[in-house]
Amino acid sequence: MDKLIITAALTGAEVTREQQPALPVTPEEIGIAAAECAAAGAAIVHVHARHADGRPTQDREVYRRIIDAVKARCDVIVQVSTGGAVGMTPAERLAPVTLRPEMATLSMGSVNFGDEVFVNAPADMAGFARTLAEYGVKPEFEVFDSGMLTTLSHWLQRGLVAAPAHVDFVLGIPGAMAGTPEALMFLRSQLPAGATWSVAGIGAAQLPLAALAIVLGGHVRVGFEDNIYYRKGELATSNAQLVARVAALSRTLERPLATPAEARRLLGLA
Ligand code: KMH
Ligand code: ZN
Repeated sequence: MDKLIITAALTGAEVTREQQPALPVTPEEIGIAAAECAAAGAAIVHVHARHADGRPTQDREVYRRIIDAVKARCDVIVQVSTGGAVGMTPAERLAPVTLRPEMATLSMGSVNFGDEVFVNAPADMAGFARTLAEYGVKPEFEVFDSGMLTTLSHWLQRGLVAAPAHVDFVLGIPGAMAGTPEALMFLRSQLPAGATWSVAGIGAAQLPLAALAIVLGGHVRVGFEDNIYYRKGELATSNAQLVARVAALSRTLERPLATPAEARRLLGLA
């Protein structure tokens, strides 16, 4: 079994400081959080940008400052969001890809997202795939529901994206696929040949799905974007606290952690 790649989803677009006082918002805060997570065992940081007042933005310059702040402190893989926030235009969402980060997310379809709709029209998503390829950026395909894997298989057959794919299952969003072991097992059974995968469980699903991924040979995403609690009723004190718990669990289960350099090799980045 490959070593475990832990991704820290540090900020997201939805969580506020009111909900989670330790949420990193400014580029410097995100850089510090990334370094803490790298020290705790993360090999990738999934980053979103915010304006100074906390509103989400896909502004290229803010992403540039975030990437610089992370790289100044650690060698972790930086994965930018192209999901941004609900309601942003495709062009807006693609802006950070032009910075040529090592990785970027690519959402594989439209989905109800709590009380909102996260729109990812097929033609737009194909355009995202082409733009990532043009800038040499490795996609992480965000899969919120099973039909999105069918789309990915079609893309691979058509040669729109290159194999092997790296997929992240985002499970437990209200309106999308549930954060259950059964959902994860089904999605895993539908993966294209040779794909690598991780799971991001939302809220209380984060820890049990991380545990399942560790034993199944998948990879794990944790962090405030997906879950702000350490346990029921107790906020986590930092993103690194959530990373450290998964790192400890993986070591207990005798699955060593991938360093950023090892993650680059596993994902075909190096
Ligand atoms: N904020 C969500 C609407 C991604 O980063 O690629 C989309 C999202 C996915 O967070
Ligand atoms: Zn995200």
